[in-house]
Amino acid sequence: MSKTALITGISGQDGRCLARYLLDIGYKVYGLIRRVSHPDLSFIEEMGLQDVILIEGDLSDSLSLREAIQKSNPDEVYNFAAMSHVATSFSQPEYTIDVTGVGVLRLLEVIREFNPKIKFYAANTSEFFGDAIEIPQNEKTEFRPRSPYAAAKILGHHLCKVYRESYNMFCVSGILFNHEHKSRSKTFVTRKITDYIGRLVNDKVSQPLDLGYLDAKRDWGWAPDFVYAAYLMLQQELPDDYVVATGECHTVREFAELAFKRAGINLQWRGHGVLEEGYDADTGRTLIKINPEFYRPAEVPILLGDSTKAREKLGWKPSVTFIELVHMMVDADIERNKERDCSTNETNYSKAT
Ligand code: NAP
Ligand code: G4F
Repeated sequence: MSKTALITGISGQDGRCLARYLLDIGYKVYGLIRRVSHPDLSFIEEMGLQDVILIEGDLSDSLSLREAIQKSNPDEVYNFAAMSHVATSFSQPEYTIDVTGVGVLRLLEVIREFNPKIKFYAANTSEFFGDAIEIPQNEKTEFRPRSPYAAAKILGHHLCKVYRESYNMFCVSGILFNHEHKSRSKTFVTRKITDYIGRLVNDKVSQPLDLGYLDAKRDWGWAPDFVYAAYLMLQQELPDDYVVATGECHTVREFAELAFKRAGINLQWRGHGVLEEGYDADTGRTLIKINPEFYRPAEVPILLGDSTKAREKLGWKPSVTFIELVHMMVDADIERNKERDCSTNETNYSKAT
């Protein structure tokens, strides 16, 4: 018998990647999509997701979630929907707590009422560890949240444990370190950089790229590997929480250097602090500038994961290296910009992206 899954956040990076995987292994897949004024469903075609059945709903609205659960009658719910941008959570803290935190409660309550046997995956985050003292971080590392986003996700994490222990529900919390894909939103630093390179190489950009803190270290993996770990967590006999990470971390600066190198550009640095610039060593052209608007009220300096438990219990391991990830993202953005006219879309995003 094929299983049925409901994926919230289907239009996001992870929702797309998991939907692709679950369709490939024979699941019936429903996707929760929120109402927007100008819907863009191009990701359905891009990822070959025509068999996904879309249901309109919102994490801030219990009635719509009840209807989504009733309509889909799933075996498994993967909750990827969230206000997932750390910087935005500082400018929209109430909204973030409501959607990213209380949204989990709404879903859990609807599931408990409708069918408590439904398995539930909560998409949690290495942001829990914040300004961690312990490096690398694992399931036992102290939570030291540094943003409203991290605080909201910690609420969802604790609710999973509460519903597991109070109602015997199968709720798992995946504590996932950063993971990226060619379909990553351009508001995250990796894709912001590769999108810029794609346009630069295709002569569609004239201004330098504005970035914030370059020395943050992140443990970046490949999204399809990470959503596979989420799937594995729901296939276990007992629910549990797992850290998922590559075990290797790099700075934003290193990501940028490698990404430009892939495009044949030798990126070097000059100046210090807010006056620092990244430039093309062959031409002298400034390619990256520091814009303090992209600094956060509190930064998370280093995230490096120890995923021993996931590797031993789930048999999970990453299949893509950091260099391969950077190359895939750069190549995809160079290709994309050959095809489309993106010339009006310069990467001078407003504050907080
Ligand atoms: P993403 O690309 O930002 O996708 C977020 C999804 O949530 C989008 O489909 C978005 O819909 C939807 N959404 C936002 N607000 C909603 C609401 N009120 N009701 C219903 N849907 C809503 O995020 P992602 O990178 O795929 O990450 C998936 C999940 O994993 C998120 O919960 C994120 O916090 C968590 N996570 C991600 C990473 C990572 O490195 N990617 C690491 C750890 C944890 P729209 O398209 O309409 O905006
Ligand atoms: O790409 P980022 O915005 O990702 P961040 O904050 O690590 O959050 C992502 O990963 C989390 C898991 O650890 C997820 F839970 C979360 O949902 C999201 O997917 O920023 C990465 C680093 C930060 O230190 C940031 O300050 O890059 C730094 N950065 C420097 N310049 C920038 C920029 N980040 C963004 N978004 N834009 C910049 O211009």
